[in-house]
Formats: sequence, C-alpha cells, structure tokens
Amino acid sequence: MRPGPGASAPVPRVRANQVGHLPGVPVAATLVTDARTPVPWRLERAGRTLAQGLSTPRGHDPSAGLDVHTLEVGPVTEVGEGFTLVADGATSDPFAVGAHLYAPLAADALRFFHLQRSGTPIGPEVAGPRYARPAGHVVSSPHGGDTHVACLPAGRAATRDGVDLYDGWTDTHVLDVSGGWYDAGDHGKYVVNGGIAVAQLLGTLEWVAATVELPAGLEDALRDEVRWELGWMLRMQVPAGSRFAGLVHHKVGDERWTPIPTLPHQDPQPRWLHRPSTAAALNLAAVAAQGARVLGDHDAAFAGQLLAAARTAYDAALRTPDLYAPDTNVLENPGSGPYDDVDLDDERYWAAAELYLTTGEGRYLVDLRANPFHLGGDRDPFAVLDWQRVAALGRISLARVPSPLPEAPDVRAALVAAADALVVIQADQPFGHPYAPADDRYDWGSNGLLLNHLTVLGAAWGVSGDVRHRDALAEGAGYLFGRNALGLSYVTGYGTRDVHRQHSRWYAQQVDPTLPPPPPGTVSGGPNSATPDPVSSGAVGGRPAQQCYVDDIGAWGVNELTVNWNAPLVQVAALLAGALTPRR
Ligand code: 9MR
Repeated sequence: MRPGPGASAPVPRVRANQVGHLPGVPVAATLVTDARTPVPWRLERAGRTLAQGLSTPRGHDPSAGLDVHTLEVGPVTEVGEGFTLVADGATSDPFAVGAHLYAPLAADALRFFHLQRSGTPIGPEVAGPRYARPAGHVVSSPHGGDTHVACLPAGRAATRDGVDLYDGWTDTHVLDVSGGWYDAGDHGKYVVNGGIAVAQLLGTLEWVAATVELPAGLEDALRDEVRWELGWMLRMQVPAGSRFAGLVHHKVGDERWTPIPTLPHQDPQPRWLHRPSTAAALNLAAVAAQGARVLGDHDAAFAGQLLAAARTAYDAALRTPDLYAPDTNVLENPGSGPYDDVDLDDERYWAAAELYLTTGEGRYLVDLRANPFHLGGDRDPFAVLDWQRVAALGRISLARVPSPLPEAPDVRAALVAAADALVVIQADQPFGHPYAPADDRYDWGSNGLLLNHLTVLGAAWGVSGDVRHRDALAEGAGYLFGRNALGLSYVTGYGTRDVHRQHSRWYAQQVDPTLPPPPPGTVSGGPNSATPDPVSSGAVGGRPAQQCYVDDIGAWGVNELTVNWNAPLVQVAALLAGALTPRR
C-alpha cells in the first residue's frame, strides 16, 4: 500500500479527518496545545482563508493523554481538495470537501469480505494481481480441506490440567463446512462473529438502504457476499440424528496457531469442528431469518432454506439453552479464537426479533416480549454492541423493519433516545467520537465498538430525520480517519497517514515484501488498553487509551483486521456516501 504523501512527516498538532467532509455538514478538529486560553484558527485552501475563529480550550483529555482545544469550524460549502486547518503554528493534514467522498470506501470495505473468502480462488479481477491467491482449505490443501471436517476427538486439543473444556464431547459426523469468510488474520471460521458481520451487511441492504440511496452496484455486491457467508453458516448446523441436532458448531479452526505468513492454501494444521453452542444456534436463527426476509424477493428457494434452518436452530436453542462456548484461550495454544459467551439473553432477543419480523408469528412475539432486553425489561440493548452483545441488532431491526408490532413506535423512540445519549457522550470527547468506556480504558476492537455506535446514530437518523444524528455520525467517523491522539487513519488506503500493517497471515507485506498489505478499506481493531500481545505491550503498554496502538503486524491485540469490524465500516461508509441524499 502506498503510504500517504505526508505519512513520514511528524504528526501535525491539528488533528483532523484526513479523508474529508461533506458539504454543509459541520467540520470540527482537535488541536494539541498547552495554551490555556483560546487561540485563533483559520480554514485555508490554496492560499485563501475561507473561515476563521477561536478555539475552545478543553483541558486534559485522559483518553488521549494530551492537552487539547477543539476547533468548531461549522459547515463548509466550497468543494474540492487541499483544505487545511491552521492554529497555534500548526497545520493539519490536507482534507477534501465533497458529497461523494465515501462512496469508494463503501465498495472497498465490502470488497474486503470477498478477499476473506475461504474455499475459492481469489482471481486478479477481484482486487488486482497482488491480491490474487489460490483457494484455501480445499481438497488439494495440505490437510484435505474444509469439505470434510470431523468433530474434535474428545480430549484432543481442548484439555488443560486434565479438564476437557468440552466435557467429553465429540461426535461421529463429518461435515462439508467449506466456504464462508476467514474471520480475521487467522484461518478460523466462527459462527458468532460471522453472524454479527452478516447481520450488518444484511442491515445495509435493509435499513441503511431505507435511510439513504446506496452507491451504485453496492446492493448486488452485498447480496452476493451475504449469500456466501449464509451458505457456510447453514453447513455448520448439526445434522438430524446427531446429538445436539439443530444447534450449530461454534467454529471450525486449526489445531494450533500457524506462523505469519501462512497463506490459506498453505495451512498445514489439522482442522476440527468444535462443540456446538447455543450462541451459534441463536446467531444462525437470527441471520437466517433476516436473510430469508432480505433475500426472499431475489431467491425464494434459498430464502425457504434459510427460514427452515432458522426455525430449527431456534427450537434447538430452546431445548438446549446453556451449551456455552468455553474460553479456549486458557489452552497453551488453542489454534483458534474462543468467542466465548455465557450470557445469551441478548442472542435470544435478537433471534426472536428477526424470526418475528420475518414470520409475524405469535410464538416469537411472546418470547420477544418476555425477554429482559425488550421495552420495560431491565437490560439496555444499547449498552454495548459487539459480537458478544447483540441485543441492539434485534432492537434496530424492530425499529427499522416495517411490522405490525403494536409497540413499534416506542421501540423507535428508544432507538432515538439511544442516539441522543451517544450525542451527549460525543460532546464530552474532544476528539469528537462517541465512545467513552469506564475509566478511559479502551476495549479490544475499540474502533469496531465506535463504528457500532455510529451505526446506532445512523439507524436513529433514519427514524428521526434529525440532522444532529447525521452530523454526529459524520463527526464521529472523523476519529477513524485521523482525528485522534495518534493522528492516524485507521482505514488502509484512506487518509494521509493510514495504517497498513494489520495482523494477517496473508496480507503480510511487513514480513514478506512479495505479499500485499491489507486491501484498501480495511479497518484496524485499534487502541486496546490491555495491550495483550508482546509487541504492543512492549511498545505502548500502560499508556493512555488512545495511545495503546502500534501499526505492526505482530500487534494482534491492537492491530488485527476482522469481518466484524469491517461490517459496520460498510454501514457507516454507505451512510456517509448517501448522507446528502436521504430517503426521507
Ligand atoms: O474481537 C475479539 C475480542 O472481543 C476478544 O476479547 C478477543 C479474545 O477472546 O478475541 C477477539 O477476537 C479474535 C478471535 O478470537 C480470533 N480471530 C481474531 C479476532 C480479533 O482479534
């Protein structure tokens, strides 16, 4: 990947969105300075001053570990490239103003998924010759491919200190679990993380498309991509006649971690189906029900298959409500990620919501209303949205998909209230991002968590029509494109100083110059206060949250790429691409 033109220059003290702004949507930036009183700022382009004003001192920002002011520039109407903000003797990286700046990102962020495909060759037509690679995990692969994968033998590779994490489980069936997407920088395929990602791509076809006009070509590409993953998820379902029939295998993955680089077709590790989980079943129930609804007009037969699988998975999850995926990270070398979860009320809410919206059946409505995440319950679906906490996905669908649900107006009001709460959080953040975890400790995948908050703002904007929600989304996205403590754009190929060494076994250019970097439109997980890997802990451990990041391929705890972080990037980019052509 080309480093941006200014990438090697020192990070300017004016931190701005390096990609740019939409005409008429307010512009803001952040100045790092010790000044105690307001300082003048100017918006410049080609030697002309287009606007000027005084900064707002914001004091010390503990999440950034910096003393900062904000620059509230307001809406800019002139369009073009080469805008800069000047303040306190510093000049920001240049940025553009234009209505269509984010349409290419929507396409790139979605193409990331195609490049993550397993079981199919990636031809040069997908993203150019650099990104072409042979099919991974097919019959010719070192370990025979994902077309016939057996259940993990009892006691093998899941035992620690004499304790089998799967309680002696194994089974005799062998499944074709080919296809789907590789999750991240590894070769594992995990149902719950594929689930949230495919839900957000389906949501792009559904509620994002009802909010703004989607860029040309995006809908067809989205349908193609969700079919690819949904087909794989169907193959992960436990067949009739086996123990736990109707539940879904939690993951298929390698027995041991492989080194970097290891291209998918070179993976020498044995692969196994891991024990089914109730969480995986509820994920399949939710996304297969949603997929049946969204794809029904285009492919009735596939939709029928999806809905049948969704019902079967839901019923199996009712029969076996507590088969939890364990934390396999307690093993010395687990070979795949855990995606462990012991709290499934949110998955149950999501699955009931999607099945109700698709079928209209009372039995799902009864379950929905009895769930603690529903209106009047004691749990907040918007508290966190990530692979482990998915109630917001159900809540957004209930708010945005037309249905006869009597309490739909209250559900919509609750979505708007959640967005309003994010606007309040954002106002308190000098870098303009609506993400403020307790004690200023950023979580694993903080960029993904921020992106998910931005999707809530986007979903609410479609209900409220209130430009405050649109503007909050646009401002919050600026953090990802460079308005942050490090002055980095966390999206490869976008912005002056973009990150491009994310942890991946095949986009491993940092260690092998013949390999490509991650493709344009790949978001990094971003700052993680825990710095769990040796590279990030050695380089930035213990620093303020926003500084707990390093663009190094070894820094898997702060700099990985994943399907569940790129999916909300697709939604956010699509919302920004269409922000000036709303549907209401
Ligand atoms: O994104 C996941 C994060 O929320 C967890 O805290 C972490 C540890 O369990 O795992 C992350 O997911 C990784 C997965 O286990 C394996 N593939 C790469 C994922 C991103 O780092």
